[in-house]
Amino acid sequence: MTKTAFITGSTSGFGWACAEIFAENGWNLVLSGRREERLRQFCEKYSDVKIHRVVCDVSKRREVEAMVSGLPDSHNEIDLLLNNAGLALGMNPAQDADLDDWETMVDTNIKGLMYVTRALLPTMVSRGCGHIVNMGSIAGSWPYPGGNTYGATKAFVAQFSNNLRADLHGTGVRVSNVEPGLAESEFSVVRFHGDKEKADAVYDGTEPLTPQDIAEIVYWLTQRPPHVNINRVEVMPVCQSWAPFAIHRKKE
Ligand code: NDP
Ligand code: 8X3
Repeated sequence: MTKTAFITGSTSGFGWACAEIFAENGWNLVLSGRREERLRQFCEKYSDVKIHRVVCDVSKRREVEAMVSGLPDSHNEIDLLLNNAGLALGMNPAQDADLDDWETMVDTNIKGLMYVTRALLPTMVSRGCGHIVNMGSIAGSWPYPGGNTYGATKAFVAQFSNNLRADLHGTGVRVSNVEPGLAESEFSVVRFHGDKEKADAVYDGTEPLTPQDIAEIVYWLTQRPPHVNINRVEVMPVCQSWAPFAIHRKKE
């Protein structure tokens, strides 16, 4: 029986790479994002794959409800929901941050993930199977200067994932949280509001994770036997580790 993956934020980065790996492994796909042209390009590239594509802003509750209620019969039994759509905006300290950026991150990374999950869960539970993979981040566990609201949204993703597991006890539905570190995608260009030079500097002299690295992990999670639930995967590139605690010292 052919399986179906529903991937939010599939127009670039991790979402695109995940869509590719599932397409290459014979899955049907539901792909969504706000950029219609990118969705069209993916469908052209994988013209032999059964893809249902939907332009949807996950932060808009009505759009999400319409996306899920509008799934065609061929694509309404979801085996994998990959809650990947998300973003960071800005890296200023909290006292200088733009409140609009904070709201957008909360609306997308928290509310969007909640809307899609809530809309798809009843069918998964009634079928007694399915897998929700949430895209968290190391920023949800490890604070860093400028991480403020972004990190806090990913901490929500981590605890929401755990609590979903508690609620889904006995239903057969699996939940995993993938928490990547430094990875090169459009993430930093978005974070710095289109400033490519600033974005490139993030990866300068590093060998970051690639979207393909993350896609392989997500695919691997789905291939565990049905009685196995990987709760959480934290992954960093070798070039990344922790800094010492920052200690402010008084000047004499
Ligand atoms: P990209 O910017 O390359 O991709 C982000 C995706 O999210 C795009 O497809 C974008 O689609 C989609 N998206 C953003 N906002 C919305 C919205 N309101 N509605 C629908 N789709 C939306 O970044 P990544 O691939 O790196 O990021 C994917 C996820 O991984 C995010 O949740 C991010 O927080 C997380 N992450 C990234 C890391 C990194 O270092 N790159 C590390 C750890 C986690 P569109 O613009 O077409 O709507
Ligand atoms: C993205 C990783 O460390 O840039 O989630 O916040 S980080």
